[in-house]
Amino acid sequence: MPRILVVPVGSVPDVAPLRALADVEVLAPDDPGLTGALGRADGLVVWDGMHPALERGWTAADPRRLRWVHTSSAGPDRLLFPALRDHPCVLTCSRGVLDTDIAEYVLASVLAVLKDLPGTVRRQAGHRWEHRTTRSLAGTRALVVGAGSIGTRVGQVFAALGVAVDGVVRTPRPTTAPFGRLVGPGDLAHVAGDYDHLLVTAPLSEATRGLVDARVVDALRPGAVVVNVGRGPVVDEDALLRALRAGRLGGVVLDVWAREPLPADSPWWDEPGAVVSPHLAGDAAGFRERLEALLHEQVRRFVTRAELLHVVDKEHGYAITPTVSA
Ligand code: OXD
Repeated sequence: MPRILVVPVGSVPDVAPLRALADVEVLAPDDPGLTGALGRADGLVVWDGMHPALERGWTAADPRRLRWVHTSSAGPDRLLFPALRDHPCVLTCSRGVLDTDIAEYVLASVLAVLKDLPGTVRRQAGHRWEHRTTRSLAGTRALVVGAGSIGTRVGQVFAALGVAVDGVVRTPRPTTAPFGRLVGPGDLAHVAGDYDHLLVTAPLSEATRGLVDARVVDALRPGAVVVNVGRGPVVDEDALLRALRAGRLGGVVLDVWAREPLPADSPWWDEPGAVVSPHLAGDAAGFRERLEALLHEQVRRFVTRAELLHVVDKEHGYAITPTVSA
C-alpha cells in the first residue's frame, strides 16, 4: 500500500475513508517526526494552509519515492517554494471546489458597495432614517483579472445580471462566454478605466505579483469598485488605499491580503470605504466536506495510478488541464 502523509496545518480532514486505500499517517506540522515521515511518504497532503516546517524538512522528501503532493487550497502558491518546484513530484490543488461560493461573495461585495449596505448599517446603528440614491448593477462593466476557473464563474454570475464582462488572461485564447473580450496583462493599465468594477481572482505567481499596480489603480474610473478574492500580493494595497482616501473609488472589498491575518495596526481596519474580509470568500457551509470529497477521489486515483485532477503547472503557478498520473 502506498504511504500517504497528511499534514493538517489548520483543520484536520477526515482520513478514515482513505485508510482502506493507503497507509495514512497524520502528523502536525510541528511534530518532530515530520522530516522522517516525509522521507518515507509516497504522497503528501497539506491541509488548510502551509507551514514553514514543510519547506525546512523538504530535503528529506525522496525524489524517487514521493510522487504526489496535494493541497486543499484552490491556489497552490504557498506550496511552490523552490525545492518543491524543482522536485519531480506532481502537485495538485483544490481547483473548482470553491468557485460558485467565491463568485457569490464577489457579487455580494459589489452589490453591498453599489447599494451602500455598510452605510445603511452604520445609520441604523445611530437610529438614522436617511433616504439616499444608490447605484445599479445592470448595465455596468466589469473586468475580471484572472479568467481561470474562479474568474469564469464570477463572470457568469455578473453576466447573468446584465453586466458586460471582460477578462485579463496570461495566455491569449479565443474569447468565449461569459467574456466579451479577453486582454493580456500588459493591457491592464490601458483598459482599466473602461470598467465600473475591477474583480481580481488571479492566483499568485511571478507573473501576477503586483499586476494591479499604482498605474492600474490610478487609471480606474471615478467610483469604481475593486474586489480581490485572488491573492493579496497581486494588488498594490497602498495604491488602493491612497485612491480610496482621495475619494476616487466607490469602495474596496479585500478578502485576501499581502499579510494574513491583517496586522492589528493596519490602516485598513478603520477605513470607512473598505470591507476587511478575512479570507473566507469560498468558505460556505459544507466546503470542508467538498474539499474532502475531492481528496478522497484524488487518493483513489493516486492509488490506482489513474489520472490526477487539477495538476498544477509548477512554473506558472496554477492548475492545468489535462490531468496526469503520478
Ligand atoms: C485559497 C483557498 O486558495 O481558500 O485561497 O482555498
